[in-house]
Amino acid sequence: MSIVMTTRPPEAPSNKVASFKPTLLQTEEHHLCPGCGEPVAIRLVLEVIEELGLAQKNVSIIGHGCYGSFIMTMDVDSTLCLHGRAPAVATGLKRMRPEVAVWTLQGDGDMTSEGLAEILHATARGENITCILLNNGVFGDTGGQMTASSVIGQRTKNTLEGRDAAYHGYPIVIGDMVAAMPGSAFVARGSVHNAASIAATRRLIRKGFQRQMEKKGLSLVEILTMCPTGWFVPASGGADYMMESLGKTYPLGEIKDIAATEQA
Ligand SMILES: Cc1ncc(C[n+]2csc(CCOP(=O)(O)OP(=O)(O)O)c2C)c(N)n1
Ligand code: SF4
Ligand SMILES: [Mg+2]
Repeated sequence: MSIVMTTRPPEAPSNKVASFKPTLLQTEEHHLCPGCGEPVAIRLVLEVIEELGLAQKNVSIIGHGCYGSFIMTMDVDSTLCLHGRAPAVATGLKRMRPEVAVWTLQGDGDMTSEGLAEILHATARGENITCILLNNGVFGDTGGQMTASSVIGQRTKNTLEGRDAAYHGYPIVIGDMVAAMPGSAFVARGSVHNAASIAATRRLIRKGFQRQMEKKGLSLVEILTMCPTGWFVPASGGADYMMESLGKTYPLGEIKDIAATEQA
């Protein structure tokens, strides 16, 4: 870690964000919307993979959502799969190549709306994979429709007056469900709404991959990500909006760590 001296003026200009780019990202550019949280979350995953020495032995299984475009720019062996099916595809790969770190990348629509059975069955089987969930509470890629994880009161393209429990049902809190199952090793929820949360989320992702390498079972790291376009808020207002809406239903932090249980 570099120390920034604050007792005298800087001798050189500070580095631009792009100069910190993980080597597993082939370009500092992306094609997602201004203010989108997904590029930050994906970058964190790639940084952790490099840090753990897994750059040459990891494979990502990617669902369908805005994050899917990163398959073009990540220097990682990857495959796209049918909407919601990433944990099932990852299961096959991990069973054939147990030495490889296998991770899935899914949105909340992909995981909790279209693929709920896949994540639950993979957890029930205790598959030794790391699942990354980018939760923005909407189907961002198709224009901001309600998903199973949209929160009560949330305005989406098809809940213009806000999600109403009596009419639309309650959100599915997938992290709590997965944590309650014996096949999960590590479950946590992070966020990318400010610098401190980004740093904390990085640590959660690291633990998620470590438990896989220790062969402890399925890890789920959920990351709250801004989607100003799908929420119909200005790009600059996404972070505050997220913590006032999703942040109340989805508290941040570790939900389960089998390593802590084993030590006790
Ligand atoms: C079986 C199937 N149903 C619907 C779609 C259309 N579709 C593509 S991306 C997407 C939204 C994905 O939402 P989410 O997983 O939350 O990711 P986000 O775009 O919000 O990051 C949908 C509904 C599809 N590709 N396949
Ligand atoms: S629609 Fe939302 S999730 Fe998709 S790129 Fe734009 S801000 Fe990101
Ligand atoms: Mg989404």
